[in-house]
Amino acid sequence: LGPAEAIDLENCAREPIHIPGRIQPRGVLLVVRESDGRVVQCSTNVRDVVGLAPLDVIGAGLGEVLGPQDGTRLLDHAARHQDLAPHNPVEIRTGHGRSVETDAILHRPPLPDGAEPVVVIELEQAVVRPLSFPNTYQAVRTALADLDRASTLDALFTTAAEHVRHLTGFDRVMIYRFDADHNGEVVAEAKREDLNSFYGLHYPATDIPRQARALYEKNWIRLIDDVDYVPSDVVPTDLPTTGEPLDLTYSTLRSVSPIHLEYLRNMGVGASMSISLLRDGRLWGLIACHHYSGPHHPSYAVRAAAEFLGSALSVLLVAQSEEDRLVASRASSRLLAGLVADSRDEDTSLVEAVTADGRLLDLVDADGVVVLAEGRSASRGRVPDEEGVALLVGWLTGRLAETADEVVAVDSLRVAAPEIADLLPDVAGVLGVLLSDGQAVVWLRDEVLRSVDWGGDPHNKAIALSEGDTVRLSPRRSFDRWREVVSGHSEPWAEDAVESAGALRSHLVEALYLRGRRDVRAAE
Ligand code: BLA
Repeated sequence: LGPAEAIDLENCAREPIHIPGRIQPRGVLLVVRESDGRVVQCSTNVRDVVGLAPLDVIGAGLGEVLGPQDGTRLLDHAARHQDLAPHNPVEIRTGHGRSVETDAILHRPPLPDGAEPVVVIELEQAVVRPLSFPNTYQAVRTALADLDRASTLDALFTTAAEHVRHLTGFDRVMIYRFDADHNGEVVAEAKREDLNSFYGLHYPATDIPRQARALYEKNWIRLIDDVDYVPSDVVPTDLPTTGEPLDLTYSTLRSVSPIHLEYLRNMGVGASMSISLLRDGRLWGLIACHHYSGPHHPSYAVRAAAEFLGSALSVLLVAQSEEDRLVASRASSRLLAGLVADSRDEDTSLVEAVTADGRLLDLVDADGVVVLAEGRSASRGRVPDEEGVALLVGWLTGRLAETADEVVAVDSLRVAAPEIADLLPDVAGVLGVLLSDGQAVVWLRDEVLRSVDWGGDPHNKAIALSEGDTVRLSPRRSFDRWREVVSGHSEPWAEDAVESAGALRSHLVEALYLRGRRDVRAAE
């Protein structure tokens, strides 16, 4: 995006975040041509780690830049391994008298066909090595054992969040799950006691735009150790061997989108890290970590361990969600069987028989339900007044006649039936079946909680809406806009809930028929 181009939600997803031409200065970046071991690109902050200016580094051999021993070692290492990721980091020494322990993180960047091979070397100085191999291994082993013991999806998420927090020391670790439209929800959280909870909050898809989600399917971890960092340019701008900017998809120092940095600052975040959770190769969610008390810099080894836990969680969550679905479907079969048995008790009216307790609500996980049958009505939970119910049943009747379905399921009455929605302000989701002649069962769901009050949170700073002549889209404004778009929606009705509603309908139609026959017999 050019500096004068206004940023909006449309071009937000066009920001080419894989080729920013800049890095985060917590380390330095070198691009080395494999054929002769010479540096062809570097970040302008190289001096911080290697003590030489960029001009002296470009064109020099790696041995001249890092010392002959480490230079040769890294070149040999690269020549030996086609896949470099499993061998990271390579531990070297940099600084005065080679006194600073440094992690060299190597990868081969994506290149155009036929381009000369290059290796990217990122150097992060580690003042201390907090987790050496044996205790990284211990921490991961304990975490895996606990994950293995978790018997529900919720327990799995919470256990994972707690272990990632323990391992990395972030103030808050969240499991963030995408829905079908890529909006997200915080489904588990481990945090410092004194922080307010984000559990259950929803965020719009635009907070993590399409190209970012695509990048996160390839590179599974990213760290912003200090949201106030001043980026270092990669020079020269284009890789001389290709004439194109260096692709930083797999880089660990890649400079992140300025919009996202502004977003984090608005949230009061000082450092952020996220790890991809994948299902069948597609991004399912993220482990999102925040630090509030300033910068936070977990070492490469700690990040790698956390990434490994993310992969383990990705595998386990697929198995566990199948298991949870099975358990839920057994529970709803039981509920249904009980309701059907009670509906046959002809000493009680049908509406009373099925609303005597909360089972009808639990069957489809609704906030309210109203049953109209045999000239009576009864309800559980939160439902509209009689007039409102009549409106809903009228609409349901028309809609079912139109679609020839047995069940109507909508998660936004405002979208599905704007003509009556204004009169039913408390209703968001509707699931309904007709039995016959205006007899019906209608379940209702409240609007989902999607309120993050950015403005009202004392941690959040004031938001600059304009900067020079460039109008910047603040995350807060995007949130308001999104809230307009999605307000009045409930959680969508799951397929299982729709099926249960259909099954209940058949049983109640039959129960009404049997009751009718009894009344006819009694009259004869
Ligand atoms: C990236 N947005 C991200 C990332 C997260 C979020 C986790 C990944 C980068 C990271 O690890 O920090 C969003 N973070 C959240 C959410 C929570 C959280 C929802 O903690 C909830 C608790 N963002 C906007 C708008 C734009 C935008 C309006 O809100 C664009 C106009 C862009 N977000 C944006 C971009 C990235 C991003 C471009 C990619 C950053 C990068 O990797 O370069």
